[in-house]
Amino acid sequence: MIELKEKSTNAHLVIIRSSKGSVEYDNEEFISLTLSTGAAVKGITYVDARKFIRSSLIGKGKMKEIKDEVDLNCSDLIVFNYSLSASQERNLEQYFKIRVIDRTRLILDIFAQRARTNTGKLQVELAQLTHLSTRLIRGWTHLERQKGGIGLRGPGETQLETDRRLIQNRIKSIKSKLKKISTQRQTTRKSRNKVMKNVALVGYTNAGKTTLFNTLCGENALAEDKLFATLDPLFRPVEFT
Ligand SMILES: Nc1nc2c(ncn2[C@@H]2O[C@H](COP(=O)(O)OP(=O)(O)OP(=O)(O)O)[C@@H](O)[C@H]2O)c(=O)[nH]1
Ligand SMILES: [Mg+2]
Repeated sequence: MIELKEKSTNAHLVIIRSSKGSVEYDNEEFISLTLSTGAAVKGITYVDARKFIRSSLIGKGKMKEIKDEVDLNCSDLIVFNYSLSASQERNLEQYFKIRVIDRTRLILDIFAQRARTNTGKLQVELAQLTHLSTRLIRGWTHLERQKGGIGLRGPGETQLETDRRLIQNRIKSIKSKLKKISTQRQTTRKSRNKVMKNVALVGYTNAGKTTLFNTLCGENALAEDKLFATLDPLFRPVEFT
């Protein structure tokens, strides 16, 4: 997986603007998502969504503009505030010669940093491997500098097959572990339901769920002004008098 935790990561952001001039996703949130990985934002390029190019999403002119800025700022990562197909990601990396990730990958990497429990870690790993398996295709060997991937460093055809098989095996093993955990949780929930009512706190990230949880239950779980601060589920009994 890409190690966004590295201190040296200098990110360049590409924000796709819809035809009406608004951004596709919340711009500020995207910047704080990137910053929350520990990366520094060195530059931002806005691209109008009027004419998407199938092979690279954005046009040649914009690519040149981004390349110049990336070189100037010595950025080593480009993050798109948009979903990129596997081939678009590959073509963009071939052009820019640095790592290119999309919004999904960014969020998955943040989840990987935040997951604390064994179950949480397994769920994140499953999501990452599923995402990676769509990217493990022939010709995906253009980045010499690719770090920490599962055998992504210049695999030949045989290596590629081995990687695919290893990933599929790992996915299978995680799924079976998660299934067991889910059965266990179901049993626990059933016995809990017999003695008390269940209440769930639902809300968007950073909405204040953990703060409310802490207040209601007298707990001290991590609540801070940060996106996806707590990922793992917490249960506590509360008595209302
Ligand atoms: N102004 C104000 N801030 C609040 C309130 N409740 C929580 N906050 C702040 O909002 C921020 C996020 O709170 P959390 O409780 O961590 O939010 P969360 O929904 O658990 O977020 P994630 O776990 O990151 O998804 C913290 O800085 C809180 O201090 C509130 O009622 N008013
Ligand atoms: Mg929380």
